[in-house]
Amino acid sequence: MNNINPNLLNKFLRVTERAAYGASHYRGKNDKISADQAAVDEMRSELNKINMLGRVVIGEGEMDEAPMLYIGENIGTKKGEKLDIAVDPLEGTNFTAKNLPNAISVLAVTNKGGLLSAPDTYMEKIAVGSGLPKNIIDLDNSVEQNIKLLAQAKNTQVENITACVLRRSRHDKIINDLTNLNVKINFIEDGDVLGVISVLDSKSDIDIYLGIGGGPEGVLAAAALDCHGGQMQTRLVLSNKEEINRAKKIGITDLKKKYNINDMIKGDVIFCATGVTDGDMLKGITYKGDSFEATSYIMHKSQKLSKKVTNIIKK
Ligand code: VTB
Repeated sequence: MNNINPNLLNKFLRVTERAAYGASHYRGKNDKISADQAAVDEMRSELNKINMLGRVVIGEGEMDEAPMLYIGENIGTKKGEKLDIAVDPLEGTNFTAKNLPNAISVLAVTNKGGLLSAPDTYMEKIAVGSGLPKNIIDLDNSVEQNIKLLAQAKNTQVENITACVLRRSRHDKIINDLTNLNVKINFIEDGDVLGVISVLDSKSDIDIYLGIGGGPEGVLAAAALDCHGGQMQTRLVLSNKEEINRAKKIGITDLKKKYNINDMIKGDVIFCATGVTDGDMLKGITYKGDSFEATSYIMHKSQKLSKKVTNIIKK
């Protein structure tokens, strides 16, 4: 597969910047539907300006639900490269509505066929940062095994490890195991795309992410880790017939498959995420007269590019 044209990176960045700006008007307004709609409208209109034969692989829902940016929707000017796109115009509708930290607008782009089309179900996730021995973590290991292997590889003691976990009762067992090991837990209330990415951030002390969150969010986070050399393993959680059917409908045959990053992302990939509300890693949108300021992660695997950027953009 070819590399994605590097000139497209800034165009995709503009997409998440504008979507984040759209959503920012609804911070703290207790209206998650309008916040999401504003992000979707901005995102779709920016995507449609890009010269590409784009196709939404992970989006706002299925076509029969008739949302915008539905799975399978063709986007872009229809002139240019064939690209597959995963979008979450507003990752954190609820916490934008309540003006809580870590809401972002996020997307990932690969060549056609490069993205796992994850169903909208839960997914088990485990992730660590870069520079570690290959396959060091495994969803089938106990929490204790994974933490001990990680501590060993980092040449440190288990009690010096910090784990990031989404605060949910479904994680009680994981939380209990980590506590018994004396591992420090950094809880997040929502937003596990940034939760997983926190293993990469040099400013955060997070060593490992563990837990169950959304499937689409898992693939988006995998794109970022792929650009930066992190490791991640995931497995779908299909808890009833309807979810099994949904997975089968999008072509998943092995329902218990453990996905490594290269099963979720193939070939080159671009990742952009822009802060909507102020968060631990990304600042939210700030208004500056007739402009706004946006802080984002931009990553392009083939260009070995991964950085944080702040731009001032005309409203
Ligand atoms: C997950 C997580 C997301 O919502 O989908 C979560 O991946 C929903 O979990 O990042 P619950 O059903 O337990 O609330 C987010 O946190 C935000 O979209």
